[in-house]
Amino acid sequence: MKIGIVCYPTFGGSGVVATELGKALADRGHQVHFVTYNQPVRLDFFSENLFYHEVAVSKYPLFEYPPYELALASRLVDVVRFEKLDILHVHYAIPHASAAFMAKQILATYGIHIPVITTLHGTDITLVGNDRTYKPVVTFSINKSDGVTSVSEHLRNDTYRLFEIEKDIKVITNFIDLRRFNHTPKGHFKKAIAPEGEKILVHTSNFRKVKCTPDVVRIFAKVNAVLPSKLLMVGDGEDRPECEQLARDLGVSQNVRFLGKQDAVEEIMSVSDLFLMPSKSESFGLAALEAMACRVPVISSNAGGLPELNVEGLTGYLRDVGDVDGMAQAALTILQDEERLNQFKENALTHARKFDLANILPEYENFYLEVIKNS
Ligand code: GMT
Repeated sequence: MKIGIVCYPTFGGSGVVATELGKALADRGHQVHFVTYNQPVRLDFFSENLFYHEVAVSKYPLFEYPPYELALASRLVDVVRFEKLDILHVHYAIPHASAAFMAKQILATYGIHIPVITTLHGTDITLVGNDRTYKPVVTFSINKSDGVTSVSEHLRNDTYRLFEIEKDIKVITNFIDLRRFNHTPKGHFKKAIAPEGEKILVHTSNFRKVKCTPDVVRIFAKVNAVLPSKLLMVGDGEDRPECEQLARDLGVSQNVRFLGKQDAVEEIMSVSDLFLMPSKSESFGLAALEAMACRVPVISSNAGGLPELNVEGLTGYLRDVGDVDGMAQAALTILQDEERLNQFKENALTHARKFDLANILPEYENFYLEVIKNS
């Protein structure tokens, strides 16, 4: 198939999922065309089947808000026509689903039919999409998609609860490429971070409010008071300064390293003992899956789709949002017992294997074929 993929090109989960999916589809012999405003961060190589089409947004003094959606729709018209695409797969509804709908209408005037699949990722539904500002457009463009998928059962239910959706939403969970994300022993790195054999806790995110990153520091401070340990904070975003200050205020700053945005997340995970994800909302929790694939158990909140990924008492523990004491206690339960820690590490990997790319990729391929046939 010739597949167009529209996504955000950033480190965010939806962009990562879209890019990894596109790369895997290209590996399988499909021709994949990414259409977005920058080269996606995980699009770190090119092959004969991978293409990137940049959406350029022209500036004009009149445009206080440059109309990205129109530029994207125009670029999609161009790419679909000239590359003769079979299907468009847009990740994150806003504004990708409505831009694809517009492109589809324009292409129809050229006698070209292009089916559109929208994959819902989380905040496009739960936070941004549900905002009155966008709601009518989001509802309309989901209903006008030829196929709709969501990355967890919970997000599917949220979408039906929050919007008037007439379409079937198919759950295709996020996935992990176990060839890349696996436990690669990095003894020298571990020694540099934790010279006295301290336990290493880790968190990765975009440090947005929804991630509750200050709670990561609070949980760590409680663990650190009892157990020699280090915390690695990977990523960057609005709450990072608050976290840095909090680490100082709580007297743990010498044990917390802020590493900023990192490409080789799997190497950091590989030296870690426990992943913390206390998010207020999380449709799936891809970062937790990346940790689990590297044999790292997870202490998370029980928000959104997290219980579909992190299994209580097996791959980690789940506590209510904001239950810092409960999460710290759960972390200590795992970290203070070497045998239990090893068992949880093993369980995390075993469970992550259920989300192996090799299992999920055919679900997308079959869905593409079904949508092409029925639209
Ligand atoms: O979590 C974010 O802020 C990024 C966001 C995105 O759209 O890039 O992540 C969402 O999509 C990921 C991939 O499907 C999911 O793993 C995340 O759980 C989801 N985030 C939220 O629901 C808050």
